[in-house]
Amino acid sequence: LNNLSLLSPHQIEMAKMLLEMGQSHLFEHWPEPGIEDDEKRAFFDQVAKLDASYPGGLVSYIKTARKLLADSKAGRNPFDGFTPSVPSGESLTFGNDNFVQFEETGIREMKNAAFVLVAGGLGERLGYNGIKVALPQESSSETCFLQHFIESILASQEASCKLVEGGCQRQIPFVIMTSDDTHARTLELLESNDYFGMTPTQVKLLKQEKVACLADNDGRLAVDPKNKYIIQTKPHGHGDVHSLLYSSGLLNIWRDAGMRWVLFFQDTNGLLFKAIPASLGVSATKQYHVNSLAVPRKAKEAIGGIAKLTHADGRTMVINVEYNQLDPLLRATVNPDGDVNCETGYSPFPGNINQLILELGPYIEELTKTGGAIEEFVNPKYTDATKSSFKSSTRLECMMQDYPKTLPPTARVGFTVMDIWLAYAPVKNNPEDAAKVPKGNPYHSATSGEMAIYRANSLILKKKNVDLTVGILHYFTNRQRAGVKVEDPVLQVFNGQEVEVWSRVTWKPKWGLTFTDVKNKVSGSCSISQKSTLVINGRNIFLEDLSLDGALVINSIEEAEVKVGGSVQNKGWILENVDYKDTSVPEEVRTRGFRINRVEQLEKTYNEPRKFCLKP
Ligand code: UGB
Repeated sequence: LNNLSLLSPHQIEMAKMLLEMGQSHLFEHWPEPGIEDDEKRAFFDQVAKLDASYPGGLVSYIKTARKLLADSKAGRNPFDGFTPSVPSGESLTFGNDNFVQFEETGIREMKNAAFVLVAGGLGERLGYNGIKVALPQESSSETCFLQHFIESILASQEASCKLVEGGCQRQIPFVIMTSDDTHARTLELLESNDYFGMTPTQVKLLKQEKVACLADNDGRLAVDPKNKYIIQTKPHGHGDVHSLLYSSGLLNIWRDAGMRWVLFFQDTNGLLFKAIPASLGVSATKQYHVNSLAVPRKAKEAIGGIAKLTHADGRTMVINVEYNQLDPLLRATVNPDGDVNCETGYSPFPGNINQLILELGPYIEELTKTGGAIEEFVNPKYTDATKSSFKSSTRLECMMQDYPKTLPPTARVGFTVMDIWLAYAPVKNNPEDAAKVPKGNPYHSATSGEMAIYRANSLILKKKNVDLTVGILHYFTNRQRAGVKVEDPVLQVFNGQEVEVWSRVTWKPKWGLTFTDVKNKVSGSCSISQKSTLVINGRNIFLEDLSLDGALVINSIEEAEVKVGGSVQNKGWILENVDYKDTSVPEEVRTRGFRINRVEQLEKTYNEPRKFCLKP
């Protein structure tokens, strides 16, 4: 109390609030005024920041914490009274007419969408020292995740605007949610790469703040063991994105500019943009307020399951049940065996890949009521079965996919299931943990993430599609589009993980954003051997009767048109094993377990605005 004289009126108010909320331990062992006064003021600066950055302030945080901690201690299930069942959603098969139609609709809508990347997580499971969006998504083109995301958004913007009569100048807004752990490095990555071609004003960074840690079941705030003037803090989870977007004022700006959709996505899924056009098409066609992207899920896989929950009182909702909660919920209700695969080899509950498409109007309406606050949870690690103390401090957390929990029953909440090979291959696990993943379950490592990109590109090229219009008009010269003969993969082991190694095919998003784009770029009889690498770095590059057995890199400027055919044969690029423990190798190389030895390639660059033909 002696120290009150040091404080501003606002700081005094904060001190009173803390005392009223049972936080007097924070001031224990504070020395007399005159000693460590600056530290005391800095303490109140932190309190003010924690108070301001949480909806309802610290009072509300502590009250919610007490309630959730009591529920957790009592073993109360957040899904009490709810019975899960398998919901029905839109299931898409890559390349069929339905899929192509949804892609077309999606591209048309793209100019009305804003993209939001949640990238505040440091990725403890991955154990990488840098920010995850700076990792190369594959090492043939060495494109990092952030570059790929931005180029995909720019390609979508252009494709969508082209469909407007007379064109349009719309710039798709791109928001990145960062945290203290990632903010500076994300900004630096953008600035040192000229925003990867995006207009800097098109990109907005919103930094999430951490929340106060809790020391015990009474919701007492945890003090940093090394400094009594600091309250310990930890990340609050990706659910913060909703309140940050709301308080930024961006949603209303977007609405006034005629936007209709907000697309949320995570930081390391290199396949995602192959699934976005079609799923946005689903949202637009079905008029979904909420559309979650999903893939078939292996039981016990560390991705949430999408379930329909029906309460004893009749309420229902379609929602993600997080991976650690699905098994106990099933055991307690419909299946004593818990989360197990059914006859398809997958869990009956589709896996949430945390890509959400929200319709902007209803989203704003909801956030106006909630301020963007998302239902939270707490996950304390107790020292023993009495649950009276914690092994280490805990905190409240929230998840962005819990947004639908507060929606009224009239809200149209749906989901879209895609092929896994097309839509989902995140980089989340370090090599050691990935190698322990049960056989048949995805590794979610840097190794599998890269291999999945080659596999998806190979499968897309392989997919046959007869262009009916061409077929009818030119009966004798009817050509199959795409349908490249890509040799079968071989199995190889990197960092203890057995993966399929397909031909290393990569392309820029502007070359092949949709299946229709790809099939329009490929014709005749093309073939690619398994040992081959094909890097397509340009827009107007057409593969016609190409036979590739080696490495081929084509670079071209926008205005050039290049026809690539004939037989390309060379020693190519070889994958050489690297051990993840070998610290002499850069981290981003050793975490994937191989390096590319660029032995021999044909590389061509076309930087004049005219037509070229490459036919070795
Ligand atoms: N993230 C933030 O931006 N801020 C944070 O405070 C925390 C994370 P993780 P998680 O698709 O595989 C999610 O850690 O949370 C960002 C879903 O909950 O990679 O374990 C972070 O940067 C789960 O249902 O994943 O699991 C990253 O971009 C399932 O869908 C993103 O949030 C699973 O992802 C996800 O963080 C999955």
